[in-house]
Amino acid sequence: MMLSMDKQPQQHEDLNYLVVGLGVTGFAVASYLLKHGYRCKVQDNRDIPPYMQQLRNRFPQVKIERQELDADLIEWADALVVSPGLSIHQTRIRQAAEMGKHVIGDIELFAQAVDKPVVAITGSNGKSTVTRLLGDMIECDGKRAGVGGNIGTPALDLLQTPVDFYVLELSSYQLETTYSLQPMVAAVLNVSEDHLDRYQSYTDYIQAKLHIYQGARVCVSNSDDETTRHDANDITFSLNPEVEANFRLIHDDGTWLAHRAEAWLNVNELKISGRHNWANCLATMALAHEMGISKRAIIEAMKHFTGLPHRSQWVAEADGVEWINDSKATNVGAAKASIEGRERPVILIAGGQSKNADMSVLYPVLEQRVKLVLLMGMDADIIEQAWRGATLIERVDSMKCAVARAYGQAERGDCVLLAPACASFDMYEKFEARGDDFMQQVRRLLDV
Ligand code: UMA
Ligand code: ADP
Repeated sequence: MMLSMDKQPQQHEDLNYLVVGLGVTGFAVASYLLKHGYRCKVQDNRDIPPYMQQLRNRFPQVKIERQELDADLIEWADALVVSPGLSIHQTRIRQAAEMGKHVIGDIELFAQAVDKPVVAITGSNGKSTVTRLLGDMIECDGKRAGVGGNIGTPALDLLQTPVDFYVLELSSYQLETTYSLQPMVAAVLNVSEDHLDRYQSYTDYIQAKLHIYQGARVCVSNSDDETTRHDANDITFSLNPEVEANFRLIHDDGTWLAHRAEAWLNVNELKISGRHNWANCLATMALAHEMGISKRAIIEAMKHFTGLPHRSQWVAEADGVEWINDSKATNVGAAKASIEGRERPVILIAGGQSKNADMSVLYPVLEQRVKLVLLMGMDADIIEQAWRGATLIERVDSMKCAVARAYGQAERGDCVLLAPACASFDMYEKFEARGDDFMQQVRRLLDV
């Protein structure tokens, strides 16, 4: 649930800003505020916050409070700019809101400052793919795109370079603390269970996602996922050719990505695979078309797009066995799409932090497509319970063991797929590190 604060104060030098959290977002927020001469302090409860040194190097006078968020700091602040990794529902932040302090995030500051059109993208899965592909389409059309947000570059950092459009990937966490954004186009790509360790209910998570449509000129929604719908004026996309969507598939001597009845690109010409990526392409076509990007540029960018690392990334093929890294499949919806996207029988490497998701959602696809699960990580017990009976399950205690066991069990024609359905933080710093570990183990073992 959002904290109720309809109107946020515009940035003002009379305000005291407390930057809560000093990760990459906190660093961008503090740099932005200090550069503009605003008063700010930074608070982080860790002994050595990740960006402490960089911030001190850039602004030696900055006040960094390495302590818990306490009453004195809150008393001092007029506005708390909270990093997305921290819940705004924690007691101190709730109390601050009740005292009338403004609780905002980096995207709110960005929204107050931005003077070029913004496209905003959210959803449980496919955000980064769509965000990056849309950036490519804009550039293919000879225009400049500032691409950032949850995909990696903090939105405020994008303001330093002149562009024609901003393309922002926004997480539910970021949307919770954003009030003034008025995107020219906004999309919710799909919704499936994620982050239930931070939301009280699935409904709260959905509400946070749908908040992206507030203030949007055009809303893009997924006709195959009713939850994403805004209203009857939505621009829609669908994988179902029977559905009257604006952007859809046409089957006519092959499968085509189409705008209404007009076929634009045969899916065989895409370099990315899986039906979920066809949906991502249709969504991106919708966004780009609404922005006025040319059809030529849209098609050209899709033809050249090779996908992002750690998303169904091809690693090797040896002895007829394919090895795929989809470490970014960090929830059940992503893992399901990932498994369904493979054409071969799958040996699945999975596990990690389940984030309280209902793992049994994967039972049918495991039963149909997966011959063996190699399970590791913190929530392996819960996951094994949910999947017992669907297929063979073996426990492993490291990526090295998982890869070695997969190598021993795989037969010609199989695919070994890392699609964990879980976050990586129990064993790795981030999903990229997990994917790198997998690829390194595979390459070492296969000597490729
Ligand atoms: N933390 C503390 N103490 C503090 C402050 C933070 O322990 O005082 C911890 C948080 O609990 C969290 C970690 O530090 O575990 C990072 O939190 P953060 O808010 O500092 O995160 P940033 O490093 O600023 O990165 C954030 C996004 N991270 C999260 O939302 C958790 C990045 O998305 C995003 O790329 C970046 O801002 C730039 O916008 C990552 C992510 O995992 C990829 N996002 C989630 C997802 O995609 O599922 C939402
Ligand atoms: P996000 O930024 O939302 O995490 P990514 O584009 O990085 O999305 O893709 C992450 C993973 O989600 C992919 O590796 C794939 O397994 C899965 N995925 C991508 N697009 C979709 C989609 N449209 N529907 C379901 N799963 C998807």
